Amino acid sequence: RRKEDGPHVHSKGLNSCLELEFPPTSLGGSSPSPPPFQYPFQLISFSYTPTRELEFTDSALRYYAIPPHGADLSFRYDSWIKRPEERGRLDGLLEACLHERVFPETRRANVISWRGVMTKILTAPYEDRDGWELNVMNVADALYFEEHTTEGKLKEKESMTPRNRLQTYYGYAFESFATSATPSTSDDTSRLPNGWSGDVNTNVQWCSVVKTKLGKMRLLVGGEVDCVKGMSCNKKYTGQPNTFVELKTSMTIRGQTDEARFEKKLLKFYFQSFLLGVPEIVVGFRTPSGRIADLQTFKTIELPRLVRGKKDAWDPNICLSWGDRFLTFLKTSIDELRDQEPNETPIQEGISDAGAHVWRVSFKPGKGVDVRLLDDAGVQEVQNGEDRVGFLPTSYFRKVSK
Ligand code: 0WD
Ligand code: CA
Repeated sequence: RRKEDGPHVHSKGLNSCLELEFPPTSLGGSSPSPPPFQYPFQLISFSYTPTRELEFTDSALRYYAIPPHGADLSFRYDSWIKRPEERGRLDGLLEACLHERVFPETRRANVISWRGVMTKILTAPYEDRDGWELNVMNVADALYFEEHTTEGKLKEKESMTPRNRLQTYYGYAFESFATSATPSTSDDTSRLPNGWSGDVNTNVQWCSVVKTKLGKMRLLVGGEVDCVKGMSCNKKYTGQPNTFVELKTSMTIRGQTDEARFEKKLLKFYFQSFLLGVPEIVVGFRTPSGRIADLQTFKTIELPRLVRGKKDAWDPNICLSWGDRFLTFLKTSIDELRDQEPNETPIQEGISDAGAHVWRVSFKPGKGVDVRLLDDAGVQEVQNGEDRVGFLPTSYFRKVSK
């Protein structure tokens, strides 16, 4: 095997299982030339209301506001309205895909998913701890990805330790301290004197749906955007990602171990923001007891240079090349396998389309991914007794597959 060639494909054709191996992440100085990536263009935005209704408005859009030094991130912890954990369904995004302003692009797309899923795919070459599984469908020339969440995993998420739960809350509290419902900070009456802009309700989210291109693949990606720049910095929300701001909290850095850990985290920050075209990331460094001690703004495009040459450095080009190969590999192998065994797998009543097949991608840290076709029982588990073709709502499937 020629290692330097990147991923390798092993076809175990008969049982429809394919494997893709990672490229080496230590390159001895040379960086692969990455596939072109097009700056994301926003097609539409939408909001989830406090009662988790999706609407095509900007009601959940927030503006960046400087959070006060020393802000207590456990403030109003007991008033947190916590959205229950849910399976990684694409439903909200698919609603946007059917919107008249998006639908023509939906028909041209080759990949449709949440930004969080795409981040997992792209950062996989450097992930050494957590594996993941995706459900994949290939409908009318587009790959759909949803995170595969088992009942067990859902329960695990729901039963967070109190400590974990508090730390998760710190992130949301930071969002409240660092945003405002109004664009100007000078006459802002919507925040408390301590900078608090309202109690945390994790039902509320503002999402942007963008189109972009990685190599030859047209991507349609949706993701949550924390806020946009306010008028006080003479930049106005343009309906495009160029004023988006991502907010993060992290423990203050007190030594080399902390620093290395933070630099590793920057890979995820980088791709998460990069994929939606978010140009700025504001990190609130907090004390162990949850007070904002320091603020630092990072320009997304400058992050790779910041870690270059460091001990645990990452190279975004490795991730982009990997992503391109992963998507191309999936597309071509699913197309091929489907054509080899047309309509042999169970198909729902009234739906006779190979697009109804569901594939399972399993990622094992340090190893790579494998892909297999789900059998009847697997598809049933994915459907979860709901009115779906695979994991797509039946009505959605019908609208895009005709
Ligand atoms: O696989 C995913 N990314 C999933 C996303 C699985 C299931 C649902 N979703 C939802 C998200 O909750 C959101 O409504 O899809 C929408 C867009 O997600 P995304 O932007 O792709 O999600 P991601 O990039 O993973 O996370 C963005 C933010 C997080 O910010 P930080 O700074 O922590 O990365 O979404 C929030 C969180 O603030 N978030 C959640 N909030 C409540 N419950 C959750 C959750 N389970 N997951 C992410
Ligand atoms: Ca955030």
